[in-house]
Amino acid sequence: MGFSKDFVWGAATSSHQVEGAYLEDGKGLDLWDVYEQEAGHVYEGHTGHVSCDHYHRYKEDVQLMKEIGLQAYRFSINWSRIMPEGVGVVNQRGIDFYKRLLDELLCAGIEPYITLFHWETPYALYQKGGWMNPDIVNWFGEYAAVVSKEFSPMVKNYFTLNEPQCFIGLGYQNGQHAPGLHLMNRDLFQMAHNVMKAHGAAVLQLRANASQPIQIGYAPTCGVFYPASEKEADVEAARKKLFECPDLENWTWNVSWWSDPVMLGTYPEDGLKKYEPYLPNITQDDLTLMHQPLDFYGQNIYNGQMVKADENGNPVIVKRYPGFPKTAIQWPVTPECLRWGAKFLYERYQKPFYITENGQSCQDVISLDGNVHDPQRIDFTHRYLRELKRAAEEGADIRGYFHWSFMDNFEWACGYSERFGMVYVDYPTQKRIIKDSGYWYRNVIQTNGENL
Ligand code: GCO
Repeated sequence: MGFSKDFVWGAATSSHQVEGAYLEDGKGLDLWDVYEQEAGHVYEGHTGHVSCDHYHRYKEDVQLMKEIGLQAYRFSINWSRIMPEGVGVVNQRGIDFYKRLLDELLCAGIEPYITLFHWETPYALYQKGGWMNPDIVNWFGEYAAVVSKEFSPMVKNYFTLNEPQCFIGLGYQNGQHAPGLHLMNRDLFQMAHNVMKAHGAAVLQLRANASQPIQIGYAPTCGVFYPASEKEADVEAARKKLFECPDLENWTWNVSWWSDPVMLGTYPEDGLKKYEPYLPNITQDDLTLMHQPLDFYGQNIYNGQMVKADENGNPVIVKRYPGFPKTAIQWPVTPECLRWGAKFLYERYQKPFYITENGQSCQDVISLDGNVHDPQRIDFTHRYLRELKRAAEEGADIRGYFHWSFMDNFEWACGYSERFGMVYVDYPTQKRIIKDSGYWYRNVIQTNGENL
């Protein structure tokens, strides 16, 4: 049976990670531009000032996407490139860049999927409180209106937010990402509330300003929990573990707190009880705003943990054995998480489902023969896609897969030390080389995954 005949095979990037052109053509500062300047925030002081220079090399990059045979490309708009202060003035030169990119994609027959926010908070808005300020709901709505007015003639597919768990959890709880803060839980829950209201405002504005029918989704992330066996007790234990709200110190890293309000219109009951002392005032109007009708649901899934049921049916994490397979960035290789994550999430939210990111970092090098051989990435992706295909064959409505990433890029606090791309980028020369995995993926796309 395999993947549906109209399954979408794509790859993803994000603006700050690939564009460069740091302050070019009227772009305003984004939060990561400022965060990178501080010693110790990013590996060896790397910045996104040039990155892959995609701002200037987008034509060449789209041709490489075409050579790989990508059917879709998920990328983000840099909010401060099109609205330097985040609100008010629109920077036409920023708009024009994205229109040039979209022209190239459409001419190449590659469907664009826009992510509105992939962590590029305009620094001017951060200075006004950013996600802590309830006004960001309207700021994000205003930005979404500009995106829709300008790009909806060319773009039918949008994701509002990428990984709120990360930009709030890593940015404001454990401080590993911009702006590197350690806020109190009451602040963090208020920010999460504002984030999901902003998502709703963006959905309304995207639809209100679109010049054609558009499809809108949401792209959170999660660490999946998958069952140790096919036994119903283990499956139920894994499902329970995935959706339960964790203890306070890890609360930002969970699925249901960030998706139930958006997808179901309510916060999860266990979280409302567990987190009660820290919660903002939650009104029905807030929940109604968050719960705008969506066309699909995305998830960035890289890995997970195995779970079995104890004698009472409670989930117990199965510890990974010493020497468990892992990637260059030290993440475990757990292909089962793509099957069970897709099944559990589709079952709960009942929306057409996309894997909006999946991939691995490797210690890629240019070999003596001038090519980049990355058998580990091929094996990883093969194993994960086989599991995703199982989920599709078992009834999950899986619409597409975006590999992370199209090209090597700025890996946030790791800078350029981690390579996730199917295209190698030699940063000193900006030379691109399609890795073996890019050619392997081309065959997967051509056979719609039949060769997996
Ligand atoms: C994320 C982000 C990407 C990362 C990728 C590898 O999921 O953290 O969406 O920007 O670069 O996932 O960490």
